[in-house]
Amino acid sequence: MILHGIETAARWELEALQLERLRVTAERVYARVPFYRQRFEECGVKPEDIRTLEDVRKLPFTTKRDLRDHYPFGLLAVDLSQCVRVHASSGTSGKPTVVAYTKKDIEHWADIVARAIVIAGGKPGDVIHNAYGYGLFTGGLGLHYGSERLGAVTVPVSGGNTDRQVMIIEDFQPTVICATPSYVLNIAERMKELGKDPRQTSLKYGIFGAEPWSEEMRRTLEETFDMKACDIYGLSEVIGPGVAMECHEAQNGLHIAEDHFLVEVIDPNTLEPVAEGEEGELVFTSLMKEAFPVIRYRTGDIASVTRERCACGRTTARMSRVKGRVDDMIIIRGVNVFPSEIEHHLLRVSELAPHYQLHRLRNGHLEAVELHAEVTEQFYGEIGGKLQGEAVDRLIHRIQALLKTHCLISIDVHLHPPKTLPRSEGKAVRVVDRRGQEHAV
Ligand code: DLL
Repeated sequence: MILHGIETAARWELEALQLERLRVTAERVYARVPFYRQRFEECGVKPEDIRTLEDVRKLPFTTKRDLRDHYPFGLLAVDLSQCVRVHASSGTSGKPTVVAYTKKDIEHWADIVARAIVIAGGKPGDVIHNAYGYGLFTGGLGLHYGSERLGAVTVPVSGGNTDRQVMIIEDFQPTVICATPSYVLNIAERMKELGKDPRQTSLKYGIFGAEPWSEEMRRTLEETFDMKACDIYGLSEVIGPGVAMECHEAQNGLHIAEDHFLVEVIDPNTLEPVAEGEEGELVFTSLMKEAFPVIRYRTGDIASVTRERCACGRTTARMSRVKGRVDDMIIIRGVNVFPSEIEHHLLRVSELAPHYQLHRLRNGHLEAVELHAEVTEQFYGEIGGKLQGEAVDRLIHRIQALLKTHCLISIDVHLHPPKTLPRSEGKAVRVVDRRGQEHAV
């Protein structure tokens, strides 16, 4: 195990470093980005008011909306000519959010991701199969630079062309695979169709993220491939993948790269901090970024953070799995539920394959949700290839009862034959919003 010094530093040492870097960042954005200067002035705060780490709370929040309002390069703290790369995250509506990096930023990011790969079990010399999409999405190039920085043999497959992925895994014998959890399931499915056993591949570690996934999905992936599956988190606005990474030793929360990012957890309604260990919205301030520093960026992602030392020996703060984005939270008759919570229970039903979608509909004034889930080949065969009859009704009732008991929601369940729901090559679409277009479908 290679440990980066800062990952095991005493908390006071790390926090002193964070404070120093926070001050530099605050000074930098105040001097160089008119948007931040104006926001600081509106809050009546100056960079010199930052005397302790808690003083970060005096600073204004930044939101995705702010980024969109300054599309594409309005929030840069350097001249565009000083940047060597841009990335963008596809927005659900309209223009994407654009981010930029100086050469130094790219080096730092590569260091962060190299560390993340080690945290997940990778080491120099490993063959790393990188199936995150290359392009404006930060996943492909983010993992790529980290893997090269580590000294791993980097295979830049990108997403898609699943048959070729299967062949390359077989021929190049990678020990680490990087992909979204939904895409890696897709790869496994294709392997089985081609008569190959995913458990017999050379893969030992999976670096899975970019979308919410559940503990049950981890179990499914680990069993399917006979590997360790760890969660990687990040977002383009903050840097890309690598903001936090789960260690393969404990698999108990994601270690935040705290020397680069200061984390806060707030109540998304009151904007006040929640108590340590409680769930809320993650907020990040970058501490080292040159081109595109962010101050108190509201991620919209729901998780909790603990600063207890991890069994792996690292002292960095750990975040829980992201339950989902505030926007993806479904509210059914006053009960809030995230798709990942539903997934957790669905994957325990042995007749179901790990492919599902939730459709949001309007039912009068109320919101209704339909679950669309695929049955396994085995169950489909047992019931004679027809999704009708007593066994099917019993299964539907069982799923409904499970979700009622554990998620406190009542939803319509629609079962589908194997391999009929859409497969993902990147981020899976788990929630389909059909509100207002019920008649169109
Ligand atoms: O998804 C960066 C990334 C690439 C992370 C590869 C991990 C691996 P964006 O496209 O900007 O960046 O999307 C960021 O995806 O705010 C979360 O809502 C979600 N997300 C990312 N990682 C996870 C994760 C990349 N491990 C948005 N669990 C974030 C749950 C995740 N959600």
